[in-house]
Amino acid sequence: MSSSRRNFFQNAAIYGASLLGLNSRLGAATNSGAPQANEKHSAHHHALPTRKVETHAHIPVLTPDVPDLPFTLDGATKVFHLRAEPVKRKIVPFKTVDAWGYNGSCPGPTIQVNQGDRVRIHVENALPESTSMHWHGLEVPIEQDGVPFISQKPIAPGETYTYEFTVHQEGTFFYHAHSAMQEMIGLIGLFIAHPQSPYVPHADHDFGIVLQEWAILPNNSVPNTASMEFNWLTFNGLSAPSVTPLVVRLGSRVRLRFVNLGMDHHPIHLHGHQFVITGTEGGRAPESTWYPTNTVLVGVAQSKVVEFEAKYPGDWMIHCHLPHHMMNSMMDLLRDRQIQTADTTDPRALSQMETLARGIGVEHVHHSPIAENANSIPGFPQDAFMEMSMDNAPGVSKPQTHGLPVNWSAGMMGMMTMVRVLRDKQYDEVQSLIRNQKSPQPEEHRHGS
Ligand SMILES: [Cu+2]
Repeated sequence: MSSSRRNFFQNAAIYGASLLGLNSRLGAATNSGAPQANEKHSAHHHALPTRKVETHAHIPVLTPDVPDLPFTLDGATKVFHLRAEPVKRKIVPFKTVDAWGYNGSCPGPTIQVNQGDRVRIHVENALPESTSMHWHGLEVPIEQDGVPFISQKPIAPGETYTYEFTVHQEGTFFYHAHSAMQEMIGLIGLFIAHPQSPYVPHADHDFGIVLQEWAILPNNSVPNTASMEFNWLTFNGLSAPSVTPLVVRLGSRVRLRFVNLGMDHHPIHLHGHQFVITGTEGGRAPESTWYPTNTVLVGVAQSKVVEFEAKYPGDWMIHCHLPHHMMNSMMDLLRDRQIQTADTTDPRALSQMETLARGIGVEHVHHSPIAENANSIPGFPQDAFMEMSMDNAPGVSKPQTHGLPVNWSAGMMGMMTMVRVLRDKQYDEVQSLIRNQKSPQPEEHRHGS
């Protein structure tokens, strides 16, 4: 009783503060894993001397769990710096990956420019081998195309190469190392070109999501980039339940941009709503091509943009629908230990799983009830032992998960998150929690630091 009353007063205070502070549009633009980076980004936006497009023409794309890449201005040229380097990424509470990325992030930070911008991008190579950068889908002069030995010399370790071009397109592009194994170990990032004439209709929320897949053995952290089979699937470098939910206001229009750089195609499915496909890696699609659907196949090397009206309140799943892409690798829970019995309904096995799981922040194993005679049924178990709640584990609990039902994380795995369509009061509550959070980024650090 007293605790719920305290919560009420807390929430009321937060709600009041949010009314004083920021309007709903700005609130819509702060649902990011990296608000600091976004503040930097918009600060630069406001500093632009030649701001010909008015501020409300577009809202910035938010890439949950990935920062934006800040820039400086040299005259009218936007100057970016990308450093290719090894990155440790805790993709779920019990699995850390030795990936390669940019500026401490995998995928790399999101670049956002306006159509017509001149950009200069310094690419510093802090990898142990040569690399280069390809601007995927962008029409750039051949010497900016980033193919080693064809359009440029490879960038040697320790060297910096400078790319410069004018972005005359609009749409959802990406940058990546032009080497197959380097792509598979994480060297990719989003490149958004906002249109000169705003898209119609206007979107209230705009999210970017990079799809990646990884083959990593238990007790290992280095992805096998030659593998054809993948046991870890990520949205923006995290697997569910660590992926930050997409928080949107009931009644708003939502744009989601997906890019895929891996070995598989991903049918991304949204619950409870129909969307239209409004763009590809080639830019905006004409409205005459839009049709209602709720699953979009994001092929390798493609980007797909979808939009929908968030009409129905609730926490709606959005996920790759390939069944094996909706799983996390349970083998990692075992680490160097073995469960002593093959009988998974054996109480000893259960208690051993519980002990192992508790060590990494899993609160309960095995949530859903099972039948008395479960073990006599051929095929059992299927999902019974995958349901692990880690609601409060580091990297899982965050403002965007505020108000979700207890054990929500038990069913969240792999390439999956939620679109949380929230009514005004709850939406504003979550937004003010996001603004007030102290440590917005999931635990992550560079090698050697
Ligand atoms: Cu998939």
